[in-house]
Amino acid sequence: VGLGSGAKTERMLGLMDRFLKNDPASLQKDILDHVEYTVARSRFSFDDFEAYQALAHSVRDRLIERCHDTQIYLKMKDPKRIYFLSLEYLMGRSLSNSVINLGVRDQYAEALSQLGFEFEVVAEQEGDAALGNGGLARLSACQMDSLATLDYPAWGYGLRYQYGLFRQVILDGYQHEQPDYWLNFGNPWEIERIHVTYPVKFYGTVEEVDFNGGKQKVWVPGETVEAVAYDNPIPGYGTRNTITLRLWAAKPSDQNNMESYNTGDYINAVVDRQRAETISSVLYPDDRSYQGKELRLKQQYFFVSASLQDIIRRYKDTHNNFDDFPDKVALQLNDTQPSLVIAELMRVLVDEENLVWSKAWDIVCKVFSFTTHTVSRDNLEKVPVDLLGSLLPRHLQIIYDINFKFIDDLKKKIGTDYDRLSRMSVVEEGAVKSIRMANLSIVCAHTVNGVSRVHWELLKTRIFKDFYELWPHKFHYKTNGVTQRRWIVVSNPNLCSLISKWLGTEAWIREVDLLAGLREHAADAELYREWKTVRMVNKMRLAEYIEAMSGIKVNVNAMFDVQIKRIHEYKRQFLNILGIIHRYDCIKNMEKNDRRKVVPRVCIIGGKAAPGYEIAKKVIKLCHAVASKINNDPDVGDLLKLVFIPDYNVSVAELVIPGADLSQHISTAGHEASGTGIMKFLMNGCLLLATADGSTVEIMEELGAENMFLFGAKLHEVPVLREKGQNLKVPLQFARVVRMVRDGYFGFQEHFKSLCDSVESGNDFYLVGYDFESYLEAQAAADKAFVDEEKWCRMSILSTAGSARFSSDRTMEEYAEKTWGIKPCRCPF
Ligand code: GP0
Repeated sequence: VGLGSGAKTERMLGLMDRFLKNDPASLQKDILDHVEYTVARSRFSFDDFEAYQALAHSVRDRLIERCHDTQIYLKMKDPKRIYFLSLEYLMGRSLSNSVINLGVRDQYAEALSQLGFEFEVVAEQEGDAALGNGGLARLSACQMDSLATLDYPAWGYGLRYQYGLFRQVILDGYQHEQPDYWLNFGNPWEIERIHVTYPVKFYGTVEEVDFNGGKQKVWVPGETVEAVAYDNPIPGYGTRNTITLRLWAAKPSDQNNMESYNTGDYINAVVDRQRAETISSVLYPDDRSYQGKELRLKQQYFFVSASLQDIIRRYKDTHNNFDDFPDKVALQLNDTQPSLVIAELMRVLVDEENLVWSKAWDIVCKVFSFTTHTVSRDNLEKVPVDLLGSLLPRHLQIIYDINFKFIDDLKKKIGTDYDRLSRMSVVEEGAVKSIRMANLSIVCAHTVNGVSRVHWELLKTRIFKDFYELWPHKFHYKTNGVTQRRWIVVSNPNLCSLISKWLGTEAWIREVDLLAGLREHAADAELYREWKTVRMVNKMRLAEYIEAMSGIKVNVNAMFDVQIKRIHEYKRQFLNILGIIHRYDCIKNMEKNDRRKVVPRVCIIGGKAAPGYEIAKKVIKLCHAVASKINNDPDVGDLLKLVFIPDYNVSVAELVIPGADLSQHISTAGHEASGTGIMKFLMNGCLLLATADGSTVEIMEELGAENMFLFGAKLHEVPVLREKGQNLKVPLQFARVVRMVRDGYFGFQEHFKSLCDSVESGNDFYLVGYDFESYLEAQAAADKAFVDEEKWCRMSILSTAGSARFSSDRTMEEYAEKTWGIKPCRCPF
C-alpha cells in the first residue's frame, strides 16, 4: 500500500500505532512469550542469560515498531538525509541504553522482578559489540545516539564483522590476543534483511565500448560478492525517532563462476564460494596504521559500494534524475577509510547513469564532507596503486582523472611550484606509487572538519597547510563530544538521579546545557554530602570488580587514579608508570613517620595494544612487573596499589569511569587530535590531570585552569624541544626511575631495554623525560587537593557542570547546521 502525504495519513498512522503496551504486566507477558517461543525454553524454567535474551527480544519488538514509524514518516516528508559512513562503531552493550532511551526501564525492571530476576544482573549477561578500535569508533557510536535523539534524518553505514576487536588476555603480564567471535550467542539487536542485498564487484578489466557515437569505458569485473544488510536500530531519547545503523555482511553470490559447477569439482567450487564471507569476517586491530593489505581495501570498497547502492536506490524511489541529489543527500566520510566512495559515486554517475563528467563532478563536490581524526602526516592512509589497480581498475582510472584535472587547475593558480604540486597531488610518486586517500577526500569534499580547535590549527599550519592556503573556506572544526545518555544516565544512574534532583528536572538528558545549573549549587554542603556518597558507592562497585578480577583488595578511601585508553607511545602510559615508580621509590625512602603524610592511591591502567606494536606491549608487561613489586611490598601497604584492568572495552569503561577520582590524559602536546575519553570522565565529576592537547584546551577554557591539573610542554614548545635532542635537560628523578627499570629492579631487564632506550635523551621523541618534572608537580597538586575534601568535591561538581559543551548533541547540531544542511524531522505519532 502506498502512503500518501497529508493529514489523513498522519491520523491513520496515529491510530494504527502503539499496539505494543509498556505497562509491567504486558511486558511480563511479552518476556515470557519470548522465553517460550523465541528462546525456546520453558516459561517455568529459565536462567539469567535466557531472561536477557527474552528481554532483549521484547525490547527489539518495540525498536522495530519505532524504526518502521520513523521510516514511514521520513518517506512521507522526504527531507535531506545524512548518511554517516564509518568502517568502525564501538557500540558496547545495547539493553540498558535502549530501555532508557525508550523510557521503559523501570517498567521492565518491575516486570523482571515479579518474575524473580534483577534487571542489573540480567543486563550484565550481554556481551559488547566491539566493531571498532578506539576513540574514532566510540565517537561514531556516540554520534549515532545524538542523531537519533535530535530527530535528524540519518543513517549509519558500516561493516558487520564476525570477529570484533580481539579480547585481551594477560598471561604472566604479557598481552595475548583472542578472537572475539561475538555472534556466538546470537545478536537480538540486529535485524537481518535477507531481501536487502546488493552485488559488489571486484577485479576484472576496463574495456572501451562505442556509446552515442563516442567511446565509453566499462568495467568488466571478475568477481562478485553479495552484501546483505543487517539493521541495528538506534533509539533516540525522549522521541519515537529510531534511526538505523545498517551493517553489511558478505555472502557468496550466484553471479560467480557458474561454469565451475560443471567441471566436476563440486565440493571445491562450494568451498571457493564460501570464501566470499572473509571480506566481512574480521576487524583490523591496528588503529592508525595502514599497511596496504588487499583484504582491508576489499572491506572498504565492499561497504562503500553496498552503502552507495542503497542510498541511490532510496533516492530513486522519489526522483528520476540526479538534479536534486545534493539537496537530498549528504555523505559524511568518517576519516579516509570510506573515501573510495568518491570514485565509486563518479563511476556510477558517469559509467552507469551516463552523466557527463562535469555534471557528475559537480554533484560529487556538493555531497561529501570529510572529517579527519589524525594529527600526523605519517598516519595518513596510502593505497599502493598496484593494489588498487588490480582490485578496482576502473576506480584507479577515475582517481587519475580527478587528479589530472585537479593538478591542471592548480597549475593555473599556483604556477610551476613543483614541490607543492607534488605534495598536493592525489598520487604519490616514489618507491611505492600510491594514492593519498586524504588528498582525494580534501579535493572532493566541500568541507574538511577537524575534531577540536587545536586540531584545526594543526590542519591549517601543518598537515594540510597547502590545501588550506588553496581553499581556506573548506577547513573547519567541530569539537568532538560524547553522549550523556550512555555516559551518565546508563553508566552512572545514581549521579543521574542526583543531578535531576538538584536541577529539579530530567530535561538535561536532552538539553544538556542545563547541566550548567549545577554551578549554582557548587557551594552547597547538602549537595556535597550527597555527591560524595554517590561517588563512594561507585568506587565501591569498582573496588569489587578489581578484587573479583585480580584478587587485589583496594582501599576505597584512596584516590582512584585512572588511565584507560589504547596503549600508544604518544599517549604516554609509560610516563604514568614511571611516575608510579617514583612514588614508590619515595615511599620506600621515607621515614616511617613521614609515610602517614602520603595520600593513598590506587593507580588503575587499562587498554589494548595493537597486536604488532612491540613497544606498547612492553608497556603492558612493565605495568604488571611494577604492580607485582609494589602490591606485594609490606612497606607500602595501602599507600599505593597498581592495577591493570584487562580487556578494556566499552562496558568496562562504564564501570570504571564513574568510580574514578582522577583521570590522566597525558599525550605529548600536538599528538591527540581531540580525545573523547576525557569528556566522559569530566561528565562524571572526575578531576583531570592533563596536557594542553586536543580538546583539553577547550575543556580548560570552559572549566578554568584552576579546576584541573595541567602540566607539560606546550604545543609550540614541542618542536623547539625536539630540536635540542641530546642537549635537552631532563630531571635527575627521571634518570633514576628509568635506571631502576634498566637495572632490572622489576625483573625482565632484557625485555625492557628497548622501552628504556625509547626515552633516552636524544631519542625521546615524545618528551617523556622533559615533561617528567611538571608531571610530578601536577601529581603533587592533585594529592594536595584530594586532602581538602570540600575543595575536591566542589571541583568535581564544577566538572560535571562544565561538561555540557562536550556532549555529542552539540557536535551533531553543529554538523547538521553548518556542514550537512539537514534539519530535524520528528516522527509525530
Ligand atoms: C584517530 F587517526 N583516532 C585516528 C585513528 O586512527 N583512530 C582513532 O581512534 C582518535 C583520536 O586519536 C582521538 O584524539 C579522537 O578523539 C578520536 O579519534 C575521535 O575523533 C582520540 O580519542
